[in-house]
Amino acid sequence: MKTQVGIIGAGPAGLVLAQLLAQQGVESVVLEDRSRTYVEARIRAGILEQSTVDVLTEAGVGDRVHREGLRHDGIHLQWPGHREHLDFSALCGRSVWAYGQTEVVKDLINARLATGHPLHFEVSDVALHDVETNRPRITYTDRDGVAQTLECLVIAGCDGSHGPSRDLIPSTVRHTWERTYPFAWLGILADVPPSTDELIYAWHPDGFALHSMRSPTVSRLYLQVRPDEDITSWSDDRIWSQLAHRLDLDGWQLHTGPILEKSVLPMRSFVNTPMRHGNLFLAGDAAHIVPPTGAKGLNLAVSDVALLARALADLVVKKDGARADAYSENALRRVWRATHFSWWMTSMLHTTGDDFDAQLQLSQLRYVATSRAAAASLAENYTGMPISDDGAGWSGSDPDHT
Ligand code: FAS
Ligand code: PHB
Repeated sequence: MKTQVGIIGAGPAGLVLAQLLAQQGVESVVLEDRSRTYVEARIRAGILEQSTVDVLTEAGVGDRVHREGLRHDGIHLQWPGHREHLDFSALCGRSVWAYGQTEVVKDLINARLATGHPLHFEVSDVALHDVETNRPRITYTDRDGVAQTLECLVIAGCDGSHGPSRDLIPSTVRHTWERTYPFAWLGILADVPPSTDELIYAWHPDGFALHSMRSPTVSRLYLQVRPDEDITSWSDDRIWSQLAHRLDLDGWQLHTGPILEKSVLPMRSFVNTPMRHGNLFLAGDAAHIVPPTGAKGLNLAVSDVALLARALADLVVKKDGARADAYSENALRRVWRATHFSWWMTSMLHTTGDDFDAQLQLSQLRYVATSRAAAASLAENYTGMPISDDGAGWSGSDPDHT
């Protein structure tokens, strides 16, 4: 088989890339090793930045998020006895949408299948070859057990944090940064209406808690736990009791209900550079991981491929490689901004057991809650840096290239 762009992975990165490329007349084949059912049921992110909603809309898959997504114009920051609302609209004029990654992926898969363009689930033995040449190849076994070879002009490695693509970047040019945090999140999906209009990020001496949501009838909540936490030691009652304890506020009550799913999510920061090697381009979790505190993971994957789609369309259609040459540097500007913000939110909100840390965290929270400048900085990072070719950010000017 031949195509212009071979895409490994049918997560948000791979599926949005395929959709954007098709709109520009670029052929692609998407290869996914899991089943459609598995990929659509994987519970992950829940907050879409304004830019992500804009990209999904431009890609023709934004109808349901506009219809069913919950637009949020702020968040609540909390510490014992105090809950402060940050009004993003007033602070930076941008919003976010509560809309589960599962729904984003369903919308994208439906859109891809409607085009009739290739999307192969349950492949195996995926291997990349000759990525430094003009004829890179992907070999794999299809769901019927037949060995296949896909000849490409370029390969997009959208295969997440455990996929094979990243390893094709030689150690001689590859640089990785990693930080593992001394805590994890225990996350639940509950069949109960949210007890809040917008998300509550709560610092508490016994550990961080987050009240998020998926719809007017389904809540998503998280508790800070030890990184090696045994989830079997957490009964539903114990989970609800700790959530009520850490989110407690006079005059407010946490509604409880049946827990539909519970899991422990490790916390780490990871950045892999470069995001291009020869005719292999990395996007999304294949290139970077952020702790979920800043709600950046899914949004970064989408912003990567918004840049990559333009670059690959120029490369394979116009034979113009300028954007492709600049892709890694431009994407990494936004990656490092989101990596810093995710680290900053994580460091501000998660207890370490050290009282000096606790005093610094409480001071930071009080500063953000009372200073417009500090609140505006959180607001513009949380709602996301505008996506631009040169990664220039909010001001439109890039200090490195003035
Ligand atoms: P993905 O991992 O989504 O997709 C990669 C795809 O490649 C997968 O479908 C995988 O099956 C496939 N693949 C892997 N190896 C392959 C191979 N060899 N051959 C073919 N296919 C292969 N972010 C948030 O903002 N908030 C959250 O609450 C949050 N929770 C998360 C919980 C968990 C358990 C995890 C792992 C991540 C979470 N994230 C969260 C981050 C998450 O949303 C990612 O940022 C997002 O899925 C990134 O999208 P992709 O880059 O497409 O990677
Ligand atoms: C979620 O709803 O899953 C969610 C929301 C905000 C975060 C992390 C996760 O920062």
